[in-house]
Amino acid sequence: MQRTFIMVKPDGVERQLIAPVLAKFQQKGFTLVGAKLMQLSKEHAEAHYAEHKERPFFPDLIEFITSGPVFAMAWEGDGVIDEARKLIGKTDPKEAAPGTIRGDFAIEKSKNIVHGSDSIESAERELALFFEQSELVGANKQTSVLSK
Ligand code: RTP
Ligand code: MG
Repeated sequence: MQRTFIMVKPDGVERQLIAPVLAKFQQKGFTLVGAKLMQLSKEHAEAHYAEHKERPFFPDLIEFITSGPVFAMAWEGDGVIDEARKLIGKTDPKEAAPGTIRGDFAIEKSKNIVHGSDSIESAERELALFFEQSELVGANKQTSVLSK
């Protein structure tokens, strides 16, 4: 089963959008397998966005992503990497379709609420960067006594 890394950015946390973002993924049918609120260090943020380190916007991106707590999540499901990117919408919220997270909740490219891994390789790399194995719960372990 595929897994991806999703993160509510500091603007989303500050604007109380953790719950709507969670709801979007749950309503689609994906399973939350890990989550935590964290304050990223500069080093952690630079490692996460390493692919952009030569881009002119990199310093501002690092300053923004470390400006307050983020909500890091691991989601599991069939095709979750690409489907999550669809639910999130285009990078620039002005181009993101209504109904997507960025289309509904954001205006600025630099404050676009949520991050999602863009490939199998980045999902694996980012999940390892944010979570210990012991912090992730397999979806098949989430059946409680209530449903037995
Ligand atoms: P993310 O990694 O945060 O999920 O966003 P993304 O894949 O949609 O976009 P990406 O190209 O990976 O860029 C990472 C973040 O950098 C900011 N950005 N600014 N000023 C610019 O031209 C520019 N380009 C990208 C955005 O906030 C984007 O989410
Ligand atoms: Mg990206």
